[in-house]
Amino acid sequence: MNMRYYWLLGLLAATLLTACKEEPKKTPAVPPVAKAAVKVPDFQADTAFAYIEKQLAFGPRVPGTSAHAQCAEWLAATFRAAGAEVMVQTASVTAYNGSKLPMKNIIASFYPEKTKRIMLTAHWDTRPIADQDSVRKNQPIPGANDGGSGVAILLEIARHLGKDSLNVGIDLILWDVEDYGMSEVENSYCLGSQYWSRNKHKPGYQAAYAINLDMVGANGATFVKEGMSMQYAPEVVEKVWRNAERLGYGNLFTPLRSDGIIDDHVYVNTIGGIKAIDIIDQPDARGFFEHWHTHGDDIEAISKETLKAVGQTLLEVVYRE
Ligand code: AHN
Ligand code: ZN
Repeated sequence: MNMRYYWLLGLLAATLLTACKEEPKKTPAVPPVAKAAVKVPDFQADTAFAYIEKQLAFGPRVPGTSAHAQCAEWLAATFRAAGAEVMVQTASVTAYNGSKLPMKNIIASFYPEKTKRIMLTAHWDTRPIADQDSVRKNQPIPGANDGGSGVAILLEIARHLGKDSLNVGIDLILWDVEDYGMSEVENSYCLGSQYWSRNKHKPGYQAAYAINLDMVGANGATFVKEGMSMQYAPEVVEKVWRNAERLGYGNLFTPLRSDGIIDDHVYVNTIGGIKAIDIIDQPDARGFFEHWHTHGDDIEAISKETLKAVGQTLLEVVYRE
């Protein structure tokens, strides 16, 4: 470099240093809160609880059964009644055991004209077997928490979205055929989200981020910063946890970190190319909730306090965008 430019470099460095000194980075004790565009509504845990009871009344929502088909109709109708534009993505998917299953991903869009979009997702099917139980292992589980809880929270959120106007568009997606897998067979879980990630409901669809709910209604739930979520979308995890903490739900949304698990959010990240996290109950940051894949996953395992904590946190996150 020509020598006469060195003074210029020096000047530049000095200016930058001064600029840094003049504006010291303040670290406020409380994270700044963005001004809410609209008043954040009150999540009704009673309504969400009733939505779980309603799902249970259909019987286990095992793909291919009439309970599954009937529940799909009710879910789509309930979203439509809330004011959503509803699309049911159907396909035949093949399970690890060769069974051909009628998959129905249920997609409810609010403010479809908005380009910036956020996805809130959960699986709505339930497991055909109770393999973690000691009795009736070949019978299907009720799926109050594993399946029912995430759906119920999204239905209650939909009720509010239909009444208010947000700065972002919201897509609520209920994944099908999530729980027809076997841990020994790679990619055998989450067939609905894998299908959607390869065949989005709108060509070129994108979202700023996605939040998946899985087992979000149990009494005494512990939500941890799950490994895959932290790998792919740590800023989304922190945003959700920050909002939960501010609302006083830091006891459920713990700072514990778990190893990664394979769930619907993984495929949304890896195949769908959308930043996605999982809110999932992992006591002590390992394993799943007490009644996981047993007949005990019934209404008695559900807590309105847990539903409220998750539902209100999600409303805060999306209404403050
Ligand atoms: C595995 O067991 C590999 N993933 C958990 C996915 C799941 C099943 N979530 C609910 N049920
Ligand atoms: Zn399951």
